[in-house]
Amino acid sequence: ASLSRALHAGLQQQAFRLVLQPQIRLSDGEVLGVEALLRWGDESGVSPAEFIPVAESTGLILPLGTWVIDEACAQLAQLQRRTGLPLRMAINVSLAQWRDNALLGHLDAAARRHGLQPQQVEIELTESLAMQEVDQLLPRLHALRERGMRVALDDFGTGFSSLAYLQHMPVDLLKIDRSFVHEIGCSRRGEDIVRTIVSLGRLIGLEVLAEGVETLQQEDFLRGLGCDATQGYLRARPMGLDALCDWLARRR
Ligand code: G
Ligand code: G
Ligand code: MN
Ligand code: NA
Repeated sequence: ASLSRALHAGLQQQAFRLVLQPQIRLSDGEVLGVEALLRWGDESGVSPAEFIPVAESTGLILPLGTWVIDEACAQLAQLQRRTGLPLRMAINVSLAQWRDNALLGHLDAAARRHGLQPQQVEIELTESLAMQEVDQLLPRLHALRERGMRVALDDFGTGFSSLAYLQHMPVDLLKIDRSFVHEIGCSRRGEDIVRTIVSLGRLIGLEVLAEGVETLQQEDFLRGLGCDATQGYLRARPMGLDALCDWLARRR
């Protein structure tokens, strides 16, 4: 209860901020986009793994999620003005937001307000949510993609997707959960799961990104499989907008 009160106060006091983590194409090292990750307070603050479930159970995730959408689009527009790069922004969206009839309107409004192309906006939903709620979510996913926005299935491999569903899900990208990526070089079984997800994605024409890539060995293995992109500490940690602009400038 006190965490929930503190979250309410935090939203009023603008105590939230976003950090951005680059997503990098494996074939040539090009930066494709960034994922927006919510932070509360400074580095020592409460982790989103703790406060997001509280925000979800108290309903605060709706105003907080709307703030995230607008702020992420504002930062992408700034990034584009400062670097000239037409990057993508991946935004995490919770179940309560997906169920909210206002979600698409918030996305449209934010993209328009900040002058972004719909193709630059990618919405992440976790695989387990997608599978639990597939019938309710499908019309919304279709509506997003009709606008040209992209959809990513997050934490892929942890949610028991049925292949039959996946083939008809309007999604663009599978994000392999980092628990499997960590097994590369450690367990044959983990490597087999990663290999299977990459093949599956290629087979049904989806892009595949590996999360949590921390070592060159993992990166080489993924490149060998034909995985499209990575996100992880090996190449870049999540960072604020200024640090990201510096990081991009140093790479050119
Ligand atoms: O960045 P970090 O690993 O600490 O994030 C922990 C969890 O919080 C991840 O599962 C991530 O998807 C989730 N998360 C981060 N930012 C957001 C956000 O803006 N909205 C939602 N719903 N989840 C987020
Ligand atoms: O669940 P989701 O995929 O949205 O969240 C991504 C989370 O993974 C973020 O909280 C981010 O901080 C974290 N993350 C990103 N790269 C790495 C990495 O290389 N290793 C680990 N352990 N975590 C990472
Ligand atoms: Mn994510
Ligand atoms: Na994930």
